[in-house]
Amino acid sequence: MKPIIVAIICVFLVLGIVIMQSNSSGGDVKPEKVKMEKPNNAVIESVGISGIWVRLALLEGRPSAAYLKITNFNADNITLISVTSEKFDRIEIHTHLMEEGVMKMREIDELIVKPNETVELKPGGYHLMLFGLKDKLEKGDKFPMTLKFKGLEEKQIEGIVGQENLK
Ligand SMILES: [Cu+2]
Repeated sequence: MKPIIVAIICVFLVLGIVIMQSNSSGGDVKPEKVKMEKPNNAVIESVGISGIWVRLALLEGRPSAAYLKITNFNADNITLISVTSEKFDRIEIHTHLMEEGVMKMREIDELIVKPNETVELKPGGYHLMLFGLKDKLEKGDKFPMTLKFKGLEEKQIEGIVGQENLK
């Protein structure tokens, strides 16, 4: 048994020297930040969507609006870049801005949610604008919507038509 133990100790010693040498040769290299890469599925699971409701336009041909809360449970920013639904021709991400004392809606290319923060899309603030309703929707109706976040898998949500309608 003894020679085997000695052999094992020798192997560890050699390994130890090799490791020490590689460490000392790379001693001038600054340690890099190790970023944990999660599979896309894991990331999208940590995006929380709640409080979804859709305010239908009262007049035909006018856009409807959708509101929801997006919570980011990730360590990095998440960026909403597009929303689609088979029920509507086109969905835009909007914000409200003050321009010359007047509140105006503007389309934005992306909506960023910082880590551990919730962005609420609500009347008078960020919202989704739904153009070109393809068929009838009534209060309480549910329909699928797809949220696309930069670098993540698409997230399917269900739009629910709320009680209050747009004037
Ligand atoms: Cu709008």
